[in-house]
Amino acid sequence: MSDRDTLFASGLPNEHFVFDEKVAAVFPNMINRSVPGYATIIAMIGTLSAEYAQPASICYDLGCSLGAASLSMRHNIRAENCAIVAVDNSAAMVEGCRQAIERDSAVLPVDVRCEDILDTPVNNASMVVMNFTLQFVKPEARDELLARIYEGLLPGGMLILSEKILFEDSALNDLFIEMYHRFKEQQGYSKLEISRKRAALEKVLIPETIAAHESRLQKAGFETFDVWFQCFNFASIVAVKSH
Ligand code: GEK
Repeated sequence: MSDRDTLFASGLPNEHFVFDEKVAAVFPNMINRSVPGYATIIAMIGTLSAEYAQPASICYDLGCSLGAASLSMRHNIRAENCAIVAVDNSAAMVEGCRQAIERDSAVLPVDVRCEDILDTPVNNASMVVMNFTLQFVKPEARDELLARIYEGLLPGGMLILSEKILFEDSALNDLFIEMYHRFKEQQGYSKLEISRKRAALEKVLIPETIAAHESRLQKAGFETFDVWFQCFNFASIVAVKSH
């Protein structure tokens, strides 16, 4: 396990949240204490990859951070001659991801790339995972990215899209945010840490409603999609390209 996340406990926080070496050093602790259901989602990405990875295809992990989703796929893919492409534009995350892959015992090849996912070609893909990444991509680039992913998926290929979400009903939105903050307090974050982190993420993490995500998926070409996991304002959607 990584160091405990106390980045917002004291001192002056970054004006805007950045995925630097300080964040990378505490990231597993941070994300497990900040995303309800994260461990379940990571485990189920592995379960889905056992079923959906196709022989001689590529499984993409876009916005891989330290490679948790890649490792989960790597230990569960049964199809032959697959490879994983793991991409992140934070040098500190990519370095940590490379080390985690080196320490890992599985043999499936993982190509870890430091680049913007907006520049990553997606080809011959049977799985594409964006586990809490699209929310950090500028909104005007999201439609094209999803359309490219759809084009690069093989028939029967799967996209897993996990996001922090908004609700149209403002009372429900407020309730889930409040419950989420209670969850973070239960995880040992103070009210001050929670509000500082929220402020730092404000212009960096731009959530959308499930309806907005589903309409984008439809526009990209997907006919089959639904939410498979949700806890408060965090959800994960699967979308499958038709045969
Ligand atoms: C996990 N998926 O553990 N190009 C490449 N990487 C990006 C971009 C971009 N345009 N924008 C953001 N990132 C991981 C967790 S974290 C989620 C993903 C979170 C990267 C960013 O550097 C960071 O590592 C990751 O996306 C988001 O399953 O921290 O809430």
